[in-house]
Amino acid sequence: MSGKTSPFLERLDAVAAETESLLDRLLTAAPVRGELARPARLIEAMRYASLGGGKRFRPFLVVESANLFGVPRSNALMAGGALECIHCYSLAHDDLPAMDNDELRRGQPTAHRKFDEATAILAGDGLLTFAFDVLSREETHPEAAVRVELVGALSRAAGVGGMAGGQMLDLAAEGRFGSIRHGANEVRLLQAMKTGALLRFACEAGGILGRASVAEREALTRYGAAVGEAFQIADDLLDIEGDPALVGKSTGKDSAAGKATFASVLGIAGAKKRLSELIAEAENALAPFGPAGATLVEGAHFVAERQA
Ligand code: GRG
Repeated sequence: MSGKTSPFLERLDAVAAETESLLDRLLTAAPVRGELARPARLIEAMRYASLGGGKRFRPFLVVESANLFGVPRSNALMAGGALECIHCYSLAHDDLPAMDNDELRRGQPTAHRKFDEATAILAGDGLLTFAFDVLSREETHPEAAVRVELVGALSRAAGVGGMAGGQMLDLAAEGRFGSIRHGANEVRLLQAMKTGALLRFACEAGGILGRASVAEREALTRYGAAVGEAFQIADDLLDIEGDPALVGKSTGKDSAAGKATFASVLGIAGAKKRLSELIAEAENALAPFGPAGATLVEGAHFVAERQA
């Protein structure tokens, strides 16, 4: 997927390919037990919004954090696939005219451009709920208590106190509901919810699946929080300095919308400095895992240095 090679990118690409085939297998045209039918246009739009693109970095974090505890890969991939469904729903909804009004996503027409607005909304709704269907299946984990914990944690990461809440704060930060001035702390909270919550969940999911100790879970949450903030700073910098052909969407939108971002409140140099601090923080958080944490450490560097 990335086109380049290194042991790290090979691992990332392997998770991407496995996530793709898992979602392809799950998002079938035929209904499953308990469903009456899967309307062709809706399942087609859900597949369009979730297959054939994306770095699959969130599933990668689930798989690699679960790996620290010897969790079977098939279980981690199911949890990662569920998380990716939430991520893809959020992108489809974020691209809608009422939100960011984007034409391109992953280098392709956005879901509402390819289909229509109503279908794109329903595809997002379908993917959001499908995520919890996937988590509830025995294929995700043999123990019901673990599955329930995953469902609870993902609900909170995606909902009012997580991503959806962060998106609300983001719309307010654009001045949609009245003029508002944001400093670094407000931007940090907004982003920790909008982008950070799902990335944190990705790392916590490995600990939940692996029945990790409290200390191990705290270490993963700390790592996830640092990676989440780094991810958003890198995204802000890509919006300013990125090549739209590589990024796969239009750039320059944040400043055009007058949006407060890490780059606008810290300045470009300040944002880059913060990025380096966050990589160090991510590495420190993983220290208790020793060499076993090396791939996740590389993941933090990947986030900071990404071009897409
Ligand atoms: C609509 C409830 C709702 C939430 C939307 C995540 C989000 C909230 C909006 C996306 C806006 C955005 C571009 C945020 C920057 C960080 C981000 C999520 C980038 C896209 O994620 P990548 O780079 O994308 O992992 P791929 O395509 O690789 O999956």
